[in-house]
Amino acid sequence: MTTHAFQTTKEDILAHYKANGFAVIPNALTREELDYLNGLVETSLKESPEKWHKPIEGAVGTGVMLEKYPLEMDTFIRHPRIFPLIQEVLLGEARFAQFDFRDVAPERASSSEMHFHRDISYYGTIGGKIFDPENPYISTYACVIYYLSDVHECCPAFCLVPNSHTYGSLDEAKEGLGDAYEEIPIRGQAGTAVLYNITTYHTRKGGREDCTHGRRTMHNYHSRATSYPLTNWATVPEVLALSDDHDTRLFYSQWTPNQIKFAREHYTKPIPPYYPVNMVK
Ligand SMILES: O=C(O)CCC(=O)C(=O)O
Ligand SMILES: [Fe+2]
Repeated sequence: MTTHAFQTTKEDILAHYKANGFAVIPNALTREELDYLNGLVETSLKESPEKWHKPIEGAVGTGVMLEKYPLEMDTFIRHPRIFPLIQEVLLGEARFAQFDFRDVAPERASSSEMHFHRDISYYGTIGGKIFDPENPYISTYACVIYYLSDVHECCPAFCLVPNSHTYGSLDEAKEGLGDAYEEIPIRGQAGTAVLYNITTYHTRKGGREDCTHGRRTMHNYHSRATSYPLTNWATVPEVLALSDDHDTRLFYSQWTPNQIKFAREHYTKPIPPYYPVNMVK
């Protein structure tokens, strides 16, 4: 099923990430965790399809789970096995950035191909480093994509170009990397996690015409204390952003204009004065 190596120990994961800009971690989620998450997704797709955006490059998606199940989703966002690795590659400065689920239906598998890109949002285009040469792990942001379904040869697959973060375009990466240029599609069982520096060029390879599986994923982006916020759409529920627990409050503290509006409109507790709620329209 695989065309690439998996990294299993903390040392291997971090060494591979350092050298390539990503690591592939098998069995990051247990069968129970997968059953729980797939159950939530199936119920939501059936009962609240309006909470899912229309297919974009073959995938429907939603950010609704964090709002609906904040404490439960927090245990995945700061997963006991994966979050320490995220902290390591973000120099202990990890901040919540984005969390969503995507589903490619079997009939859309072959039309779900994306273009190679880096995950640089609006904020990444107005300033700030998109990668950090002083971080041995490169990253100013890191993302984990968890496969919630088995990804076979025929299925849509996340695919990366190792060590491509310094190049301004894929063509430049091809030229600069020369013989080292490789596109690595990631295949593996449900529960596999791909931890990657979001400036590493990547794409979703489309599935084959005869794919009967499609693909389901959970995407979890992390910023750093010293980075800009990643997006201006993700919002955080009050129970996390204004938690009594210091570490939780700190982790969910990278507020955007949209988050400020969300807090002003929905939170019940007073918003601390260090968030400039009245300065945002
Ligand atoms: O779904 C995938 O495999 C990749 C998704 C992606 O790269 C993105 O949404 O930016
Ligand atoms: Fe991407």
